[in-house]
Amino acid sequence: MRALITGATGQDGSYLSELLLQKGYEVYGMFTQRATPSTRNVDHLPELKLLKGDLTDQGSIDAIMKESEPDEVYNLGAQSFVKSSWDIPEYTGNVNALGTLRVLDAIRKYSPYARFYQASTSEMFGQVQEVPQKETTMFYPRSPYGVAKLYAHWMTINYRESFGMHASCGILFNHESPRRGEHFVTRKIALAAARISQKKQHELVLGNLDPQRDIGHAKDYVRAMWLMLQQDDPDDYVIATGETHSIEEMVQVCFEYVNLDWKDYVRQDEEFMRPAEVNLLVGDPSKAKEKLSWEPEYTWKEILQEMIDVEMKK
Ligand code: NAP
Ligand code: F7E
Repeated sequence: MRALITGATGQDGSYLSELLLQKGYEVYGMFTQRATPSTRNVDHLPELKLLKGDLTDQGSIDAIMKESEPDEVYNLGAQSFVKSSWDIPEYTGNVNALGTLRVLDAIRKYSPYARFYQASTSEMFGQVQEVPQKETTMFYPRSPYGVAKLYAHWMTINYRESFGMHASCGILFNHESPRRGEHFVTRKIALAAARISQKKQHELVLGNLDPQRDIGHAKDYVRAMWLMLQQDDPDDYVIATGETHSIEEMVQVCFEYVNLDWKDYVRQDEEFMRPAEVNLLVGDPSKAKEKLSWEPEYTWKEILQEMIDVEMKK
């Protein structure tokens, strides 16, 4: 089996590459090859075949599709930082929305039997219309990121219905790991807790501490992606733990783990607040449990503790 992963160098792309290589797949990864290399998440995977391309460039996507001749395509590439999407809304739309359309179109032209996975997101629920959120919950995105992802989500469904493609969307809630980008809140907190406990940093400046997130481990979530493409029929699935915790709770757990009182070190600043916030996310993963036999293995505290342990060693 051959797989193509866009965003192969990111958090999820690296764990998915590992999973597929372990299963004996030949794995191709699209990467952007910027002037400053961003391949550190996959440098330990020499078997991963990295091909240069960009989701804003149809020609490069077509060339990669032809070269890799994939049985499965996982579209994980994205401008994935929600806060930046207000600063660069057009670019975010180009990569996350039109980028997905370009990949779907390349599949239609060159690999029509390839199965497709779209990295949809709980950010599409935004201002939530139902608690907990499930596959049938109405969408209400609250950022240019969420709006772009909603376009990609519906375009995937449209290509499935129009062209009979085996195209599935995973509506994934927040998932974290030691490979999470440093600007995301869990990694920022874990890094700060470790550094403050070693006296290498003196404070942690955050934005809004009230939002609640349903967080899982990226390793568990990439397994769900693969399971979706092994089903006879394509479909859409919520992937979540069903539990939610505020950012403040996460800060508290991380600082307690390094024997510190978070209130002595955390300050809030407007700089990290958003023009519109997503206040509460909590998913109902019943469908994935029933149809994919998928269960998360890590708890939220284990994830945060693993992230701190890794920072401590560094
Ligand atoms: P990530 O670590 O930010 O990885 C994103 C990847 O996309 C990177 O490898 C990045 O490569 C690549 N990329 C960015 N712009 C690109 C472009 N113009 N052309 C091609 N590739 C580009 O994100 P992640 O956490 O692994 O998430 C994977 C996917 O799931 C994303 O689509 C994200 O939006 C979605 N998602 C994530 C979560 C979550 O909680 N992690 C939840 C739901 C959905 P460079 O570094 O080279 O730019
Ligand atoms: O923010 C609050 C912030 O940036 C989480 C992406 O993977 O998951 C991720 O998006 C919450 C927000 O992730 C800071 O306001 C407070 O309420 O870690 P985050 P996100 O926006 O939830 C979804 C599912 C995706 O699809 C995305 O690609 O934390 N918060 N203070 C802060 N957030 C950050 N980043 N930094 C702060 O200082």
